[in-house]
Amino acid sequence: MSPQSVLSPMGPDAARIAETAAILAVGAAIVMTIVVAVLWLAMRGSPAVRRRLQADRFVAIAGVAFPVVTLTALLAYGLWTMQAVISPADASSAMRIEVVGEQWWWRVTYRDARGRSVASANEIRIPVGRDVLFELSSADVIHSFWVPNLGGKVDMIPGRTTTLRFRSDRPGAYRGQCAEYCGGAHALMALEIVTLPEEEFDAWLAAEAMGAALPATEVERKGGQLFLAGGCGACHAIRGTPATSSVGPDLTHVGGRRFIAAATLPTTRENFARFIVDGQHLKPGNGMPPFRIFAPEEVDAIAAYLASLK
Ligand code: HEC
Ligand SMILES: [Cu+2]
Repeated sequence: MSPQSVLSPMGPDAARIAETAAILAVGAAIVMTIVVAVLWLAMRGSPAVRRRLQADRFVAIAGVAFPVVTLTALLAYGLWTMQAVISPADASSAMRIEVVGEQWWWRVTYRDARGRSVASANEIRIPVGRDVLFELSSADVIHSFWVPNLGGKVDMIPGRTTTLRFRSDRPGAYRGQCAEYCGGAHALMALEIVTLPEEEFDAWLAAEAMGAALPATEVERKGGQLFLAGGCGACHAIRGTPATSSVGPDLTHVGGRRFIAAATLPTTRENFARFIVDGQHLKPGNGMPPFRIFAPEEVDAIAAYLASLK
């Protein structure tokens, strides 16, 4: 199983798309074979065969009628499949997740049935076996949301909300990628969808809705203070602390995500430290300025604090 491939579908919606791809590939191979055979006959066939191939009737049927009929049928099938995989039709039972594309990360908001919302970023968790309706939009330029193992690709367009619905049938971690060039760090705008058994998901979302963990060690406590004193709260929120800005990703549970900076680096204490000091080198152009104001042990303390925010 590849974690980012249309060819290993992990749910009914992705399976439908893979099926469409298979139909197109097989159909194209058949048509290609026929065309090559006819071409060969036109060059090497007996005079009688070649005369037939020149007839107006053959040209009208094989050259005009056949393509018109086949392509129209494919168009209808394609539109029908597309409608089926994006439509919010039976959305009442579906769980809703808002995803906003930002240069170059993903803002994620979970909405539960009671209208409560939970802010997160860059990693999306969903329950296995349940329809999830994604409401997609953009904060700046056009981005595109695509997690090939689970569903189709839908653009995120400024000023509009597009939708995508899919279901995952197997627990796992699937990689997605912004699929529309959106500027400098576009190639480093990826994300992961982690699919969990329903009870595990419910427990996770309940924990995600809570405020941040309190620092457990002296180093983490110092890191928390430096986070606030260093001005990180001008762009980030850590719920339960005075940091409440929403310019950048919500960091309340950043230590519990598998990757940071939109699937650019695995979540480790070292990588937090590297990103704070050298983020512009690791992800050129990203919206967070490099912080060189801290001593190495201060950076490490902030990193320890962030890593503890599970
Ligand atoms: C000017 C606004 C701004 C300030 C100030 C700022 N950040 Fe950021 N930060 C961002 C943005 C924007 C991103 C998203 C970068 C990307 O991945 O494209 C980010 C990303 C991050 C991430 C990765 C988050 C994730 O979900 O993967 C961490 C960790 C982080 N910042 C920590 C800090 C710390 C610690 C400070 C203070 C030393 C700080 N930031 C100050 C804007 C800011
Ligand atoms: Cu993008």
